[in-house]
Amino acid sequence: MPYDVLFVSSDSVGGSHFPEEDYAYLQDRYGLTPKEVHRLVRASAPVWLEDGVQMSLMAAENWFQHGRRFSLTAEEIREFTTTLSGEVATRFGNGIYVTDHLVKQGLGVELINDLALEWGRFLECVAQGPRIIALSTTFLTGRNQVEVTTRRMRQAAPGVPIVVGGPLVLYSHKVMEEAPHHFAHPQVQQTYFFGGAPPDPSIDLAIIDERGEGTLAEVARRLRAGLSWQNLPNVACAAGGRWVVNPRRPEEVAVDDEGVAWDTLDRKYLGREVAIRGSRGCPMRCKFCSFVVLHPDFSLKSVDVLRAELRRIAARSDVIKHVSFVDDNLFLSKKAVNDYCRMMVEESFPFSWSGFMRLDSITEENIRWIKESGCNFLMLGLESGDVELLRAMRKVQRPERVRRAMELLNDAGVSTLSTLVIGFPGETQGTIDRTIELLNSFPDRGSAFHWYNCWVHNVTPLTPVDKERATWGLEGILLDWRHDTLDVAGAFHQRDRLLREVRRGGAYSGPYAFDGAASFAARGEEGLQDVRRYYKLRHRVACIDHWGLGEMDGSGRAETIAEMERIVLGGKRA
Ligand code: B12
Ligand code: SF4
Repeated sequence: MPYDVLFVSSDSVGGSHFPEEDYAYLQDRYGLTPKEVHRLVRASAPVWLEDGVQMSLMAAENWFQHGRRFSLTAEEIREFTTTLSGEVATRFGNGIYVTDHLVKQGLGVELINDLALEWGRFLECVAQGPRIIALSTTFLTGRNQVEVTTRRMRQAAPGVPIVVGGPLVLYSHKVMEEAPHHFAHPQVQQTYFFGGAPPDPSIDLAIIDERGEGTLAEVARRLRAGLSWQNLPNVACAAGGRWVVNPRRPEEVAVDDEGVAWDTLDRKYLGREVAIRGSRGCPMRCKFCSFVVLHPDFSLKSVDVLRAELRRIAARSDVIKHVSFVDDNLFLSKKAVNDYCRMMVEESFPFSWSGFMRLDSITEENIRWIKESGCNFLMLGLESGDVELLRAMRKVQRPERVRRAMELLNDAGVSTLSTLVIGFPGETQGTIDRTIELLNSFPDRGSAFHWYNCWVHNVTPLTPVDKERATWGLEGILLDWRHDTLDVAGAFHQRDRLLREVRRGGAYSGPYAFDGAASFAARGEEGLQDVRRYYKLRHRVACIDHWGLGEMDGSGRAETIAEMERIVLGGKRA
């Protein structure tokens, strides 16, 4: 039966979510050459692959148990991929929020959370006759990645109009309006819409707005009524090989008014883990960050508005077991941590939660509320271990506070993922040494695990660093730059060094699943230490493969794999 909108939240292949470095999978899925794959993923990282499968703990268990062969297919293993919080798969907030809005307007919607994982269901939804397919760019970070996805969808649904919307479209429009000179650079042309190559024939319409759901609903209504839909405000149409951008009329929805009707939303849109938004924008102005360009104003849901939304989630405890707060800033201050966590303790909600938190908001006083409110995982913007560099970035946290907060979180059994930026102006070999030192000092005991991820600084157009170039002697853009202390190649080199030299404390999460350690945890501290050893050995194999090393830490590949086999099979037998 025909319906209005088929909404796609993410495509972990086109969008290179986590499995981005699985080259074989990409080639196979989209019929790309290795060169095209490399261009898509741009920078590779060490990862242990066997038969094209990333060796999560769960994949390794299956591989070792069957004499170093898989009894499961790559797809089956991928289906068990756990998320940051250890749940099975997040239902992304971008999809649920847009779907909720459309459903409230009486429109028929099918939601695909991740196209790569749900390609079969996507084809079924196409067969039922959507009037339009909408793709979110929240988790697609480049025009080239979006077009891989839209071409694929166009092939499967040739007659259905395809619309794109979300942060990348809005950002592209801002770059075109405020800094069109950047489009002279090929990387900018590949990353943003509206400049460079003509619109790809697989995209009919782009919605340019901080939200855009109202505009999408209007497009869907017009399609249903057989009316023209290209002349609305906030849209850009691809016509005659160029974009025609209509006047803007920003949609205005207060953050307190955007709560999802979790209690009545059809079960098919929900999952064990759902993402929820408690605020919009960020009051901080870290110099590398593009977030404030997207959302110049900061607004926070009040404790009671959030309480009401979480109660609606609690009413669906038959489905929802974990809530992921996707705000960079809901837990920004000590007061905010206290207020929101105490509210959750008062309510004693039937779900655990994860989110982003500022390290210096974590104290001896509030760690108890964090834990008791059900938090089991936090994402932390660590950025660097060097005080001067943090100052230059306008990031106010300090390494000694970070160490203290990590100890508190570790004692409370809360696992973490720290993210780092490599190559901000002022970065040198010495600043990287201090970052390595900090990561090596992370707690290495107990039931919590502390992962890290590091990215080479992407000089994003319109960010403070882009606007203050003279201060740093900065030239270039995105991943093609040099400044007074480093260039992009040097930054990749330093990142490689960091990946090799962090051997204690923090574990590199890279593209792996955040696989549960449940079967090992049953053996207590000894089992948990086995998991830590496994992570380090896996990283050693990945480094040996990635850099073509004969050995690392005094051991070769075969020896390391044999040691992992003993750990994994020994752990299972216990
Ligand atoms: C959570 C998050 C993550 C999590 C995701 C896991 C999870 N549990 O969900 C993690 C930590 C893994 C992550 C990683 C990365 N992220 Co991130 N992340 C976010 C974050 C904080 C929230 C996204 C979200 O769920 N928002 C909530 C939903 C409700 O809002 P929304 O996405 O803004 O969408 C609204 C509207 O735009 C609109 N909308 C969205 N799509 C569409 C489509 C149509 C057709 C229409 C009409 C409307 C519409 O509807 C929504 C409701 O109002 C955002 C920043 C932010 N606060 O938005 C960055 C953000 C999405 N991330 C970003 C980046 C760059 C990354 C990384 C690439 C970082 C890195 N260097 O590797 C990685 C890799 C991401 C990838 N390739 O998939 C950028 C993306 C920029 C872009 N797309 O151009 C953002 C916007 C941050 C920023 N710097 O500005 N991220
Ligand atoms: S890095 Fe995080 S805290 Fe800093 S400005 Fe960006 S969103 Fe805000």
